[in-house]
Amino acid sequence: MDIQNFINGQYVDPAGGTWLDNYDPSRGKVYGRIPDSDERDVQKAVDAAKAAFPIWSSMSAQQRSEILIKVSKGIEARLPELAAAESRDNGKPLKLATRVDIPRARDNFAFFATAILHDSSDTHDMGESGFNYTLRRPIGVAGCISPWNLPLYLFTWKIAPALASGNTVVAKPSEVTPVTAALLGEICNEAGMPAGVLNIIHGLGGKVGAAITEHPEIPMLSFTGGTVTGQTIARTAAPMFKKLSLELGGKNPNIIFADCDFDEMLKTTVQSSFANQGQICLCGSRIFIERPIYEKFKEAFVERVSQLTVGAPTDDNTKIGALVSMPHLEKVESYIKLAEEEGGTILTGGERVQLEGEFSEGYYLRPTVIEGLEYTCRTNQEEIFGPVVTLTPFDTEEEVLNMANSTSYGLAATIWTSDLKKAHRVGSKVESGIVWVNCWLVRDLRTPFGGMKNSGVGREGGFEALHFFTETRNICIKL
Ligand code: TXE
Repeated sequence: MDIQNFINGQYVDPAGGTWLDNYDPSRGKVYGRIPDSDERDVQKAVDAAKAAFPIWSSMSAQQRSEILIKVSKGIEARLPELAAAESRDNGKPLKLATRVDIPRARDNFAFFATAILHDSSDTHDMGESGFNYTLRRPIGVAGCISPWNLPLYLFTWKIAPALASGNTVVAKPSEVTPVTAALLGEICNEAGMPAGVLNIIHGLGGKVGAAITEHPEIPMLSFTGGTVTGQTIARTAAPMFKKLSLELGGKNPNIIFADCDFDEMLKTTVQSSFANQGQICLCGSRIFIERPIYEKFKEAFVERVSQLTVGAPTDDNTKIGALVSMPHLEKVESYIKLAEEEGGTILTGGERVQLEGEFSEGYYLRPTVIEGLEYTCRTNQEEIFGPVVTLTPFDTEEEVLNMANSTSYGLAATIWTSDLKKAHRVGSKVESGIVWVNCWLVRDLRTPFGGMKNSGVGREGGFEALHFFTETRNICIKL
């Protein structure tokens, strides 16, 4: 299954004529090729996006909205096909792609297609001497670069607001999971989106992603991925004064107080630890448990985790699918080894799983729970991004906040307590951009989404995303 770049409404081969292998992680085998694009392909995409900008930006919000709603409906119409493609490309259970990834991609388009019908801007009335109005206008060609963990979900989370606000787009999905992004091109054509409004370039981050980052005619960049890559992008973009939205890594605390609703907490904590094989930047990888219930939690949690079915993504009973690639599996395994070296005890998991038949060479790892580590050790400070969590007891609010806030990250946190005052107090002190109390991954797309510290810069979601992709002018008129 070979895929091509999507430029000016057409599927085309890479300028350099070279290709990269695309792996099926559940089978551990190459199953297609993707363009090994370079700056020439990016230039063609920028030319197309620039040519399309006058048409697209001069449309009314209503006209753009109608086309983006059709894209949303197009995703819905092809949901089974897109979910199967996503699961095959990423290794995640088909059920997860069907229930979460693709519906969210559909909703991303629907949300921003309607947000632009309700957005407004300000006036500041100076009475006799005049008044000001705030004008928000699309800027031009937006660069959108996205990761492999939630491929279409995060790809569209950037593209939809960029397009809705009237910009045209040059987008690069991860080279590890390119297929659903490639299919989006057809859906946009079928929705009547003018050629060149959305351009999709495939290839290596250091080549194609860098070319997008460096391009002088791409004045704004929205990136989701690793913190190290975010630093590389920022180093290039900052002196060019590009607008930057960076959604980076996390090492999220899951803080469990003894007064929580234990059963509700336990059920959700299995999810927040291992959903998508733990490959979600919002997963709670550091679990802090108030000491009176530490043993009770440990026993119940380990029992549940050890029962999770590690299997082929197409199997309905699978809870844990394949990790996205062999290099990533090896990276996660290296952290399990490090945890033992740092004095940790593996309570369950830690080893690979070999399935039968066609899946026998897939990248499978048993979900892993580790206790007995210092909160300051590398295992507890660095992002692992796999099905690995650590357990740490605590005695006081002050102690757990100190441990929770001890990493360089600040993306998401989960707090379990039945004490409302405690929830507000701890929620306002934990250094995370996103805080869930007695729940996890409950999402309202109007809310500001993003992290602090090394988890990124800026916020996505709601009108924040539309304002990121527009330039603001204040016009003051003397009466
Ligand atoms: O991200 P990368 P990857 C974390 C997680 C993971 C690590 C690396 O720890 O192990 O990041 O994952 C493109 N200039 N997260 O490899 O490398 C790349 O091609 C421009 C958290 O996915 O950052 C891809 O399209 N672009 C994250 C995208 O950047 C470059 C989710 C992400 O790749 C580039 C995924 C460059 N120099 C991983 N180098 C989250 N916050 O959700 C790479 N890219």
